Amino acid sequence: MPKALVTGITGQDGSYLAELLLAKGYQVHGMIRKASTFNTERIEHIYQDPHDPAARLFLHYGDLANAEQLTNLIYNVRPDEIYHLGALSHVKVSFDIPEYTGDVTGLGTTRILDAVRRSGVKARFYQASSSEMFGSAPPPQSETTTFQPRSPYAIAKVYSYWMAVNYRQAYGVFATNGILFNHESPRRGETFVTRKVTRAVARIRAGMQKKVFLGNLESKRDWGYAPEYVEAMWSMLQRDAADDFVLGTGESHSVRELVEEAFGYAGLDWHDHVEIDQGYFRKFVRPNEIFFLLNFSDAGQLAGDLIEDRR
Ligand code: NAP
Ligand code: F7E
Repeated sequence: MPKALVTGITGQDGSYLAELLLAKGYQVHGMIRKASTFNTERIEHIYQDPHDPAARLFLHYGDLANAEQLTNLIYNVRPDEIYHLGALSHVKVSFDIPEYTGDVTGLGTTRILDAVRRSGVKARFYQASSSEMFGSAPPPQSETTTFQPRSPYAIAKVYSYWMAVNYRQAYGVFATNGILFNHESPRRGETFVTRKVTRAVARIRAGMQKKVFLGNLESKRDWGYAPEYVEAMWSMLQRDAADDFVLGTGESHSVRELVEEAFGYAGLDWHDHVEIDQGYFRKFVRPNEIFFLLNFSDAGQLAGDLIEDRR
């Protein structure tokens, strides 16, 4: 039975990936953080009592900021595949806590890679890289685009990306980067824009709130569907050799379009309910800097004009 270790198993992608791996017959080990409230809501439906002899899902406490536990996990579990999805993943929040972001989203990757190297465990390693690493590089962005990261989050991800490449080249670790554009689902964290908007629409429609405060409506993103993207993660680790891959839809939409569509679906006029709060705008180096994310893929279509984004 193949064994997988998943960091970030309680997150959006981790929960879908765990489902997929269990369905494929894997034994799945997930690292979770100790919290004073339950943080396992997304994986409750697949939770298995470890006393059950047939159990194939096992959860272990740990933290990406702590090398000792990561090393113990890798030694003890001896996974065939490691999906490293754990991170402080919120771009705006990374500006508020840049040092923590570097520690967890950046150094956390090195802690795992070095534990793999030192243990001699022949685990294949997936690094959750991000289209945010392209930053201000003009769209469309692809495998050949130079990274121009524009947030502490993106910078930590660029560091992790190169660490994965370095451990592949220097030590022969099967380390693959999946550079994924935004992907969403009903399990998306509620402070990311898609769930923030759809949750607000539902609550407004139900009479539970009147307004939602948003940031930059002109920002454009290439949004895909998370359950499909975790299948791609698995596929990347099944290849003959490790490599780096970009994954997106090749289609881009603005936050304004998302808002119009979501409110329109519920029969609401968004102008009555959306207000702009500058606090939700990202920090920016220069005003009017171009910012637009769109993956260039054969199947996709190229987008039109660039937009100005006060990011
Ligand atoms: P998410 O929902 O925010 O999940 C992040 C996971 O990381 C959670 O399980 C979280 O645990 C865990 N985590 C955070 N800090 C940790 C720490 N110090 N130690 C251990 N675990 C920690 O993120 P996602 O959307 O599933 O994304 C998965 C990965 O892909 C992330 O690395 C993200 O940066 C990257 N990525 C995401 C997208 C996207 O559009 N979703 C695109 C490109 C790349 P708690 O539940 O306890 O908070
Ligand atoms: O923002 C704009 C915001 O926070 C999308 C992470 O998974 O994908 C995600 O990062 C856009 C941005 O995601 C609000 O300025 C407007 O342009 O949903 P988001 P993100 O920053 O693109 C990448 C690929 C990752 O790797 C990350 O881990 O929406 N926006 N108004 C807003 N965004 C938020 N959050 N809240 C607003 O009120």
